[in-house]
Amino acid sequence: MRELLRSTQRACIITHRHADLDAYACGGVATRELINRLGHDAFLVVPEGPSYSVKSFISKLGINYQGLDSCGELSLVFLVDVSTYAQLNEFRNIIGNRPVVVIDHHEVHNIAPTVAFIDPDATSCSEIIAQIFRELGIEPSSEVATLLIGGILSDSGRLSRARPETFEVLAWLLRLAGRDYRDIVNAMIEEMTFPEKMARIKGLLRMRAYRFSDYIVCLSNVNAYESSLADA
Ligand SMILES: [Mn+2]
Repeated sequence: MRELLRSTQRACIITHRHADLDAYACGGVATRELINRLGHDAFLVVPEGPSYSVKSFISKLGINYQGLDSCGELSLVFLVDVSTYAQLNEFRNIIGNRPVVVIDHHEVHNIAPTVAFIDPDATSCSEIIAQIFRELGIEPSSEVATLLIGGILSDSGRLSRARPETFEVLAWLLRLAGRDYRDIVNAMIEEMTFPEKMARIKGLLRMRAYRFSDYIVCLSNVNAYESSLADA
């Protein structure tokens, strides 16, 4: 990767569209910081902007959004948490035949990367990039460490899919973040919108429950948010 960066004027990091917390943390901010710390320029592009979960997480922790809509002239492409070109839409054309670095915890299909950091056993892309920082002996900033913790928590199902390495890297990040762990966890709770709350309440009031031997079957109807009602 260092070799590639040496011959690069402008690197562009692309996440999947509507980046979730893992994609934004890993690609977004951490990969860019890593490239900067290695002494090169990099731009971050989040196709169609970040997801609601990213906006809500960063605003609660007072972190500024850093994504762009396009990267203009570029000579090297980083794809993070993308897994297939299909998730990139129009960015497929931008990549052309430029060298591509892939950082991902998904098995990557239909991309032939020049350099790849892929670990399907990692919980998240954030865990992979945190390991790379650690192996290079580079400490991420407090902001990046905080985002990476969020990325790991959200893609690991709040650590239900964690492996020993996840906890090791998490402890390291938590010290660098210098924040209370509870504040980070609380920032991940997404406020339900008012229409969604109303839909859930209406759906619950209209509910009928039936028992069929060992099963309880609940029936209701709503005009929207049916999956939210099913979760409730
Ligand atoms: Mn991910």
